[in-house]
Amino acid sequence: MNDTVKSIATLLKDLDGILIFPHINMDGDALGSSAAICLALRSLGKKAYIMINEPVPKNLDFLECGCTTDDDSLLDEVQLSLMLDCNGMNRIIGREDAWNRGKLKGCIDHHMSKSTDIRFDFVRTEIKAAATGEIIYNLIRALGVPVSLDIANCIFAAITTDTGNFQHSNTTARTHDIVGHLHKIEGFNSKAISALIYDRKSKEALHMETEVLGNLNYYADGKVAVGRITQKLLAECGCTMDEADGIVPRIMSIDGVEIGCLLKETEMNVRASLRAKTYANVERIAASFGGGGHILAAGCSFDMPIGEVESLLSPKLEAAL
Ligand SMILES: [Mn+2]
Repeated sequence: MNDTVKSIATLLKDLDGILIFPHINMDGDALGSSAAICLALRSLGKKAYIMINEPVPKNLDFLECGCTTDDDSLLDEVQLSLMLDCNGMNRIIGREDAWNRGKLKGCIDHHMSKSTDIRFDFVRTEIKAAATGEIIYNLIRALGVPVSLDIANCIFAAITTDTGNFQHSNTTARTHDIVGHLHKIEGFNSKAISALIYDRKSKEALHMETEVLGNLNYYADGKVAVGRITQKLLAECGCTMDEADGIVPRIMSIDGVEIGCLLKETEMNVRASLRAKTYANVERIAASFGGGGHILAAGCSFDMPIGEVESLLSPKLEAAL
């Protein structure tokens, strides 16, 4: 089942009381897409909120747009719970009660991996969309809502972050067409948005990045590189995990590296971010550990010490070459 953008727009026009759910560890696409559709729905006079239960990452604070809340009682009636940029309950952990309030359940996503733990009333999955923000842009157009400057900023943030600033292979003609439309909106300034996202790193975060990059473990003659962020390193550098953004692209920028991996030791588990440069399939590896994502960018998590994760994962990464 894959519903059309048009049919979803038609449905949304008749609904009010909408809770939007971006995935945990929200990124520019999850939050940007959520805020864009939230603003569009509000401009149609509807009550809509983005449900979150974690702080908005500092470099994405401008995407918040007065839309986020951790209080699901703001709405008397929730006609729709809408999941964005993900498709399973394990991606909205801690927000299950709010999710269950929605009479209808919808999903708009561009990930290959599918969860089967939710019976959605509608689903739009576009695996070829570079970002969920692309689908949301088309949905907003289908709703007939004028794209405001705030919406344009959110869509641009969603697209630039999920395409690695237009460097990833998911970038298509449509990606540039949409951004071309954004450039026609009065006041739109892609440089300013890029600076907000990419150029507000703290000295502490830069220090942490240097530590991670200086201590990479290489496998398979340098074709695989694995970095680690431990709780100890975070404490030493005075950083939080959301400041680790940007380290994975640096690992991937190393000549000869085909597969990059960043292991993040959180208080609960160890999360692995996996990337492939050109040909390896890291989605398959992530899926074998219960995670998912895209062929060239995926993730999974582990309930074991970070050293054991590296021992378990590194042979699989080598085997994927
Ligand atoms: Mn995305």
